[in-house]
Amino acid sequence: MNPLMKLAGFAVAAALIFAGAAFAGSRIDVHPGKVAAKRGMGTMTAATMAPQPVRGLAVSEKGLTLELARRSAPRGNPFELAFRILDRSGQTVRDFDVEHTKRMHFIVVRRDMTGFQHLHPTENPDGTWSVPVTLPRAGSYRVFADFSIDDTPYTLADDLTVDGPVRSQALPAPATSADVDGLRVALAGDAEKELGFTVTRDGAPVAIQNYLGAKGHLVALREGDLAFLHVHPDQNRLRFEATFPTAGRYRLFLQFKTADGRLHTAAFTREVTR
Ligand SMILES: [Cu+2]
Repeated sequence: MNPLMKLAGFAVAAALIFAGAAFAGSRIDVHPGKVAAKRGMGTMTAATMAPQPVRGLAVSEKGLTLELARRSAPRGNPFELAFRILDRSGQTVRDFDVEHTKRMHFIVVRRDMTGFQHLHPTENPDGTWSVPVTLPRAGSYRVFADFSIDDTPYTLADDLTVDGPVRSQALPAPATSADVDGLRVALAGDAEKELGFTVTRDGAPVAIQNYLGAKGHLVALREGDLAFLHVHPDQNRLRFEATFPTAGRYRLFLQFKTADGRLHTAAFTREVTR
């Protein structure tokens, strides 16, 4: 074999090995949370409890970019917020997985973690998403586009500014219960990774119905950088697996639906120590 052919042969072999590794990687890279969610919390193994990197710190990650059509918004008046998800070549991404019954979840919260909104944008034929938003108060807001593609979860985030005088609120002290809409929501148990909640009205248990394919939806944000945590719902109970990446304070936004069809949002501050 002449040296050139030998080199070419080596290149082909290397390419095959690389392709094999990539293929094996894609096979092995099952999103642990999905497995955990499908199995239910009771049967989680050490493997599925592996620490997850935080998300929601960047506008661009793993080759995808969140492009907001606007980064400032009027105060108090409804406006349409449009955005796209772009791939490495700047093309609009359209192939989203259905996750928690929706292809796109959109979270808006002010930087002081007040004014939380969980929205479900509409997908337009050109691949842009749009959602009506009203922001009653001035300030800097964090917006998160939370979605999944080929079983890989993404949370991309950007800032949206509402001009005007701002009165920031301090993060409320850690608490194990919150009152919302006449309901008392209590954080049950003290296991760090498992967050269970009970809902009562005047001391009596309240029936809840499914919301987004589970008993509830939980968003957890870290104080300071508003890192967005992986949280996986239990299908049968108002209980979640949350992997807190560091010590610190986190704000939990629990959403659930009562039998009357009303959606409620209870917020808790949770202190995580190491
Ligand atoms: Cu959602």
